[in-house]
Amino acid sequence: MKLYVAPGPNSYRVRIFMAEKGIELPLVELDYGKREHKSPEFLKLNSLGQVPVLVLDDGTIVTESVAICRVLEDLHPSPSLFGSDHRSKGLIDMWNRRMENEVFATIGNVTLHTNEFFKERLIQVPAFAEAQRKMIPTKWAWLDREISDGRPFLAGDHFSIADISGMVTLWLSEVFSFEVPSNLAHVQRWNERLRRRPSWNA
Ligand SMILES: N[C@@H](CCC(=O)N[C@@H](CS)C(=O)NCC(=O)O)C(=O)O
Repeated sequence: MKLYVAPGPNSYRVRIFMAEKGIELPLVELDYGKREHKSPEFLKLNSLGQVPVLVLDDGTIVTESVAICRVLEDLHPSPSLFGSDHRSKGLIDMWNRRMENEVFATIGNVTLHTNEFFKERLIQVPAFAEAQRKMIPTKWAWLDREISDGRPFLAGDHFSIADISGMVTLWLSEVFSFEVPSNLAHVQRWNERLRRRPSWNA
């Protein structure tokens, strides 16, 4: 197997997932500066020109960071990061999607719709970016209310892929200076808990 990566939250999501499970894979690190992610060879692996991409030993290509994590979960079931029964699987998938759709996407849209790097990827609408920027504190406040029951992790007592999506959201938030409001005590405690994990630096 071989994993194509580059700096950014979706490659980081897979790398944190691997660190949590102690998985090591040969990595191919692409250089955005040289536009290696848009080269004809790479577009044969992922027509969208995006990372991460996992190439299995039989040549099967899996793109999409969460799909890659699912492959790795199947090959390395312990510790389980996608849940082990109907209840935990449901809650983890629910929280992973909520984190992605509600928080990550809101922050990501600001970048997608303003940053030069993404101008070929979509039609940028700066007014939409501005509207999404204004929504960010609202999204963190929503999360704060949701986890105010004192649970340590998004889907309950156990760390999961949902928290890994949270880690890359927190990273994105910091890199683009959309800090989590300091008065949100529950999100702040969860944030600190995640940053203490050795995988944070993966
Ligand atoms: N939904 C995809 C998103 C992949 C993605 O957007 N990757 C970014 C890096 S984090 C990328 O390759 N950007 C280059 C581009 O969009 O041209 C996933 O989860 O893997």
